Amino acid sequence: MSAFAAVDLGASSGRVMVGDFTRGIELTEAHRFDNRPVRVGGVLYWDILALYRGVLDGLRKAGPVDGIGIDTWGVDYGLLDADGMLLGNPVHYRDTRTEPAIDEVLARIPPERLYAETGIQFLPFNTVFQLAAESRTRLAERLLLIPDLLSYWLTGVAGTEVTNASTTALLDPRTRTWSAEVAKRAVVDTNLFPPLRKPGDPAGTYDGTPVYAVGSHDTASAVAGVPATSENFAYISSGTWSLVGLELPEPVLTEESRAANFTNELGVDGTVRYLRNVTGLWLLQECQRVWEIPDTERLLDEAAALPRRSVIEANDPRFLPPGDMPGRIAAACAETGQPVPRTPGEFTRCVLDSLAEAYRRTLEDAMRLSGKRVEVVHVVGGGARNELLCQLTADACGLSVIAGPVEATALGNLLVQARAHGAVRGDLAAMRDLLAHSQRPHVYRPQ
Ligand code: LFR
Repeated sequence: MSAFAAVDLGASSGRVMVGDFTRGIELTEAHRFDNRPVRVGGVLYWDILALYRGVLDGLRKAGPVDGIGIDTWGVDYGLLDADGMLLGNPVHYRDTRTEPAIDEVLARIPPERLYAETGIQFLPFNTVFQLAAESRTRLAERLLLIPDLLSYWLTGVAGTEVTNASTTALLDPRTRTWSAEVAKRAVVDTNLFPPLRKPGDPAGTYDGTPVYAVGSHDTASAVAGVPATSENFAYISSGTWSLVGLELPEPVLTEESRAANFTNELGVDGTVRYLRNVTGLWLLQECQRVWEIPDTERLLDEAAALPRRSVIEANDPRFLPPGDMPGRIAAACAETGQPVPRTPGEFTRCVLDSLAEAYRRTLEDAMRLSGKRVEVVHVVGGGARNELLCQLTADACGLSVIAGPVEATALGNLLVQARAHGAVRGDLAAMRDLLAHSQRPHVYRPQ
């Protein structure tokens, strides 16, 4: 037997997936649980202990495995005191507490320098801004990013996995270590972070089972899990966010790249994930929460029967925090003189057309800024199930879209563990080949 457990936590749910590598890759879901943030005293928190309980339940249900790897969303962290006690609950990246701190940081290090050193797109929740809004650091001995925190609780071993560390905007993507300049000027003590480790490095044991560092930033694992068969591909990791971009051997740190707000996050095997965050299906998820319509299929059917009418700027910062998303979308349409959607189907259509439009612009920018051409777009993650969105994306980009796997993140996580354990061999391309051969892709051609 050779089977591994991938713990994959997303913004709305967590799962523990088991990958059996005895014959190809067989994936089964051992456990799935909700991730429901909690607002206390005006601050939005992750319910980290509930998530950890979900991880423990999942690992119990997974049964005996040869390895465990953990990935989650980026940027967020827990602080520990000298006794290893958690100093309060980790704050959610959609909390607005960083707003006043951003200008403070950018006054100490201008955005041009911050980008030239880290290559990270401006997002108000980047760890460097969160830390400036944080008072608990004065009590802290240690800072652990979310996957590293869960891994520490499982194993007692502390480390900082490098792909996720890049989302802090404190790391230099050329050296793949902390930027001394940014740390100094932003006044961040990078000694709070335990030593850096790479995907595939050992990360301790849980109940006798090896725990491996993987691409612990979920997007790093998702990109590793893209079943590309050539180098010339773009990807859209489509879930709550849409992470849209290219894989490159080196970062692009030009001023033009900064102006276009592209990020150079680190990937598995020394790669760079050159991408932009596009506000993704979050737009629809928040509408559904407000409408109390959990049935996505119904909305997509209604939207498919409608023509394209209004397109909003998906990345408008007004859409970032939780709240009245239909109201915000309606206002954005009215302000730009476009028809205001009335029914949930019309809102859904507007969201999907707007996403496809944002993908097209992002891919055009990525190709222009990096000089890399692509022949195909891989859509992975939950959004790969969304047939209308995949077709609209192919149409907008004028490229074929290959959709799936839905569980690319878990697969990318599992492959890195399996290789570290010796159950699979080869470079990223070889691992992707394995993926391409173990699934039937769904292809959408531009119309
Ligand atoms: C996706 C993701 C994005 C990151 C955002 C916040 O789940 O990890 O890559 O920008 O969440 O961490």
